Amino acid sequence: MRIRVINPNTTPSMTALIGAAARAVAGPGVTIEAVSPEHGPVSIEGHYDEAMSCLGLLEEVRKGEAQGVDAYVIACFGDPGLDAARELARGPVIGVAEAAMRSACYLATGFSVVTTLARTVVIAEHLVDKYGLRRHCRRVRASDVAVLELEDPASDAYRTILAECRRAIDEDASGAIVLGCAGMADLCERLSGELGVPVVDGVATATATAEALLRARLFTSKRGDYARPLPKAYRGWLAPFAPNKD
Ligand code: 2AL
Repeated sequence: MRIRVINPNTTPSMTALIGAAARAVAGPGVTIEAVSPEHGPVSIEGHYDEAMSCLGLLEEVRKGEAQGVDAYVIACFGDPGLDAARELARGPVIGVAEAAMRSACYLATGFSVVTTLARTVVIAEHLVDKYGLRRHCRRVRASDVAVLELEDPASDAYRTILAECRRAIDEDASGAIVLGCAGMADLCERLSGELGVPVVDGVATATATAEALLRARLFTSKRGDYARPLPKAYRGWLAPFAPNKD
């Protein structure tokens, strides 16, 4: 079973961290391929970054389909390109935000999301609405830690995120915390130990969900809007990305 875990940002150290988090939950016989696009933003912290990350991400799915990949995880909390990736893929495609938020619903009646910069709050809130989870999500909170600061031991990111999680538990009356960035995956266990509530990392839950769906022999519906993209020409520098007939 091959699961390709795609970090849509182009920071190799974060891709390695994400790969380790996915491997930690993968069962026997599962190969985790942690990849990131060759081209694109080093971190994804807004609508523009997200939009620009989608081409590289979709290219990884397109290649994966030719290489026999069974399922995909999109390892960025905005779930960029998720619906488009599902058009390309036969197997399941799981976004870390959707997986983490749905998993949190099994564990608590209400959860808070703790994300990175304040400007990413609205992105997570849009996803809460898209996934129909408004009744379960008590609040989306920013830690004001930039994505690449998560990688910097001098940044004190852990303490800052811990403090925001504590405020979420006290002020939002949330029973679980959802980590709002794939780059926080390595903080999950320590945070959970200190906070005493479930802390849900999307990389782990999306990987486990992809594996579970594969084991249940489930795949992406090819009826309706997740059908293969219609074959047509694309003009200019996007010509190589044109969907073909197969
Ligand atoms: C993310 C994420 O998961 N990866 C990234 O580059 N940006 N999300 C976020 N809320 O900052």
